[in-house]
Amino acid sequence: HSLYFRLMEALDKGQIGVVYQPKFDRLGNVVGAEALARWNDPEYPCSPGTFIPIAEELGLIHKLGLRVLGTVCRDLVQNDILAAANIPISVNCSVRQLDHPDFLRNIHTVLGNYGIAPQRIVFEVTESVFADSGRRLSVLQSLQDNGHLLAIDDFGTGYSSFRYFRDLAPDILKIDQSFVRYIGLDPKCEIIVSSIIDLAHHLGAVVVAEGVETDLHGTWLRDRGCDVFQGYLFSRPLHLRDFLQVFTLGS
Ligand code: G
Ligand code: G
Ligand code: MN
Ligand code: NA
Repeated sequence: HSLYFRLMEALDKGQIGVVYQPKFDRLGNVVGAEALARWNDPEYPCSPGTFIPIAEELGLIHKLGLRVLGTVCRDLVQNDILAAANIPISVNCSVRQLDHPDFLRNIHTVLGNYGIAPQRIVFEVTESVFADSGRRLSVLQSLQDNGHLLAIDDFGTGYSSFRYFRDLAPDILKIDQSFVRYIGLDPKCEIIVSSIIDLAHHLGAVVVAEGVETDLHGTWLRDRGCDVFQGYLFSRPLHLRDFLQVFTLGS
């Protein structure tokens, strides 16, 4: 598979970079950011929507995930503004990564290499972790026990079963864009979003809305008590330099 070798090479050459999408609190302060992988290949532009599933299929997602984490840690260390700011950075984590026997140890090693405190890293995992096994749940619990924060990504679109909240207490629930998009358009979606906000708060979790694109989305979500906002209304994913600017100046 030629893509296998290309992706392998890109990983080895450090051509997988990250961009940061800022997250804002109710007052407009930057309270975090999501690191999103980018494949910097001028010849074959390839979006993560394409190469992440390929990396998962070809067994390269573990390596890619560690690369992204390493890049984030490096940025946190090398940059005075970020180093001083106490905001956590989120990385996405595919379910496959949880199944790797060295997952927790490798994370520990990467953070140790850069001297990054575990509280600085949020792991965003989709609900597909719930589709199966206690083992994945226990890996997620270990992440939290080790001091990391845990977010459930795309909440409400996958295999959510309320039962899992008996065993797992995520720090953050992220409302999927597919619900946020219909705020003001579809009363059913509004009820779903409201319910997720209330559920998160009753469970003691922070709730993040994704895909906040319009003033209406923002106002509606704020009125319903949403804690954190992420989306094009506030900022697109940015290169580190631009992210730092937003971070320093506010929204
Ligand atoms: O910008 P966006 O196109 O970045 O991302 C598309 C999809 O790819 C999203 O579902 C996002 O969660 C996923 N993604 C982006 N970066 C990473 C990454 O570093 N690791 C994993 N596992 N998924 C990622
Ligand atoms: O699956 P995950 O939630 O990790 O994916 C995040 C994806 O959403 C990234 O591809 C990111 O670029 C994209 N994204 C971020 N904000 C917005 C937005 O306001 N609107 C849309 N359509 N996509 C967004
Ligand atoms: Mn995400
Ligand atoms: Na999402």
